[in-house]
Amino acid sequence: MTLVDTVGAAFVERHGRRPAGVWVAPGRVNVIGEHTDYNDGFVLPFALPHRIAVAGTARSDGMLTLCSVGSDGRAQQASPVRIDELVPGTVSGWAAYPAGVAWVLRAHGYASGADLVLRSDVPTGAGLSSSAALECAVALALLGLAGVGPSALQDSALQDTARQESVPRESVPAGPSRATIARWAQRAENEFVGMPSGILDQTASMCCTEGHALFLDVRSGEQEQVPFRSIDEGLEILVIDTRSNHALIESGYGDRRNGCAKAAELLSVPALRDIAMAQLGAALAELPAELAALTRHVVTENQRVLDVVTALRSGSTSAIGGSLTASHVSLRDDYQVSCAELDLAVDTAIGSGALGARMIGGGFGGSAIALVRQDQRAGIERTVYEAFRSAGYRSPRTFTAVPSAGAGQVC
Ligand code: GAF
Repeated sequence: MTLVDTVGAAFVERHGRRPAGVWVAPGRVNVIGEHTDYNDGFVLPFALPHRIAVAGTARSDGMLTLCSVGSDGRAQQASPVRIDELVPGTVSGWAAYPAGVAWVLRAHGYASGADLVLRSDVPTGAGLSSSAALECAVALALLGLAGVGPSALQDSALQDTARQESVPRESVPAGPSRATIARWAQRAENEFVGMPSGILDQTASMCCTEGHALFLDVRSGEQEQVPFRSIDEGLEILVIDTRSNHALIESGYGDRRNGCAKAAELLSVPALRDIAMAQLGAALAELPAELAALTRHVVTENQRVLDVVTALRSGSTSAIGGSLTASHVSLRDDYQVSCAELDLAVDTAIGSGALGARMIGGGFGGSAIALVRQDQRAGIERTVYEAFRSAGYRSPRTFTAVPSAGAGQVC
C-alpha cells in the first residue's frame, strides 16, 4: 500500500467514513546554503520523495482532532483542541506543529475545524525537515477543507504527485500562494512551537518541483527552479542519516542566529547578506573572533551557493563537489555546528571516492549528503557503515535522494 492508501485506510478505520481529501508535503535535502536563510541569503534545497500525508474531513464545531499513525501501524491520538482557544504554549509535543498551523490560519481567517489523520515516511530527527513537511501538509489540508487552494500551485508538481499515486485530484478555488503558505508554516514553528527556524525548510516543502533544486533568494523571495540532473552525468546524491541527535540542536541554533544578528549590527548592515566577498577581510577585522567566524561562514556560504547554481545551470553537477566539501569545512570549523558522526560520514565518503560531501540542516546530528558516482555508491555506503561500526556509533541509514515534487493534494 502507498503512503496515501495507508493514511486513507487509517482515516476510515478511525472515523468510519472516507476522508474528504488527502494532502502530502515532502522533506528536503539542502544541496548548499546552510545557516544562510536567517541572514537574508541564498539556499538551494530539493524535495525528497519522502512525504507526510494528511487525510482529513472538515468539522463544523471548530474542533481539531489529530491522530498520527506510525510505521508499525500504531496510532497516537492527540487531545482534541478548540481552534479559537489555541494560544502558544497550550499544546506540546508533535501536536504543537499542526495546532500551530491551525492557530496561524485562524489569524488569516481560515478557522474551520477538522479531523486529521497523519502518516509519514520522512525520517524524523534526521535533519530532513520532517517538521516543515508536517506543517505544510497540515496547512494545505486545513486550507483545502476550508475550500481554498494555494493560487500558485504549480500544476506540474501536483500532477506528478497525483500520477505517482494514480488517484484523481479535486480542484479547489485559489487561495494564498505557496510562498505565503510556507511563511505561515514558519510562523507556526517560530511563534507557536518556539523554534526560531528560518524559511528554508517550509519553502522547500511547498515550492520545490520534480527534477529541480530550488534557488531561493530569501531577501527578495525570488525563486528559480534549477535543473538537477546528476543522473545524466552518472552521479547521485547519497544521503547518510547518522541517526545521531545531540542536545545542542535548539540552543546551538538560537545562539548562532543571535550571533549573526549581533555581527550584522556591529557591521551596521541589515543582515550578513549585505557583506560582499570583497569586503569580507575588512568586516572580519572589526569583529570579535567568535562573530568573525560566524560571519566568514555566512558570507562564503552565500558565494558557494552562487557558484553551485552557476555550475548546475551549465549542466555540470560534477563541478559542485568542491563547494559541498568547502561548505562542510566551514560549518565544522567556523560555524561549529557539526559533530563527530557527521564529520566521520563526510570524511569517509570523500576518502572512498565521493566528489564532495557535507552535513545538511541545522547540525549537531542528522544527515550528511555525498555526491557520488553511481558505480561507486555501493562501495562508499559499505565503507561508511564499516567506519561507523568501527567507531562504535549507531548504524547509519543511507539512501539516494531524487529531486521530487513539492506539496499538494493527491485525492
Ligand atoms: C534548520 C532550519 F529550520 C532552517 O531554517 C535553516 O536555518 C537550517 O536549519 C540551516 O540552514 O533546518
